[in-house]
Amino acid sequence: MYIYNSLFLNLLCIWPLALVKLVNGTNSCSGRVEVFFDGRWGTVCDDGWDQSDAAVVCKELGCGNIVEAKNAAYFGPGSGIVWLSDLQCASSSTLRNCNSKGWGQNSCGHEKDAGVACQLNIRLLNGITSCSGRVEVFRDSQWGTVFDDGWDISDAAVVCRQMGCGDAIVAKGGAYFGQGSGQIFMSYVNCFGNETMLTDCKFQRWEMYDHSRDAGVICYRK
Ligand SMILES: [Ca+2]
Ligand SMILES: [Ca+2]
Repeated sequence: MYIYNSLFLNLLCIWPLALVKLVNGTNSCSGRVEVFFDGRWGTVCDDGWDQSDAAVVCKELGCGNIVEAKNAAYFGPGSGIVWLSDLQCASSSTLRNCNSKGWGQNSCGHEKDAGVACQLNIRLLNGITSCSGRVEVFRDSQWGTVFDDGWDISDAAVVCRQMGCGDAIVAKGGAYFGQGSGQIFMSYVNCFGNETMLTDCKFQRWEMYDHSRDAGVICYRK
């Protein structure tokens, strides 16, 4: 049922369905790497795991540049199958297309689970704490803002979780945290509230430059 739900949600999205995810990190762009194949999620062995492999995951997930590839179950050991090992991702755009030993073809244990820390693809600016502020999203090598039409607590909840900031207290519109600059990347954001990232939610692209209605959030954690 979970799989059906996530497939359904992703069909509504503008950004594509990822078959890789990061688990147990401090935010949505760091964690243990897990990859979906043959109906189930599994981990990646750190044999041969390096910056170029990990960078593919960052890019695939729509996160920013890689900060660091992590070895030896840095984000805790996973469970179930270890799907991939000895990755060589040189010019691949997705982890599943990298050269490797093949699905499930390894003898690695979960103490060798691979992870990655990528730059977060979202930030909060001009708030009183690091967990409040104007929402900005990273796309195509630049930061942009969110238009406040349809901006509500469900959307803010996703932002707060993604930032590692706990629950949302309130969603703010009308450039409450000041006006940003550059493009407005998202409008009519329509999150269910349980998405991993804001960009997993349904939204409309919005290419305008009036920042008087930039969206913001205040999260529970300071
Ligand atoms: Ca490698
Ligand atoms: Ca909404």
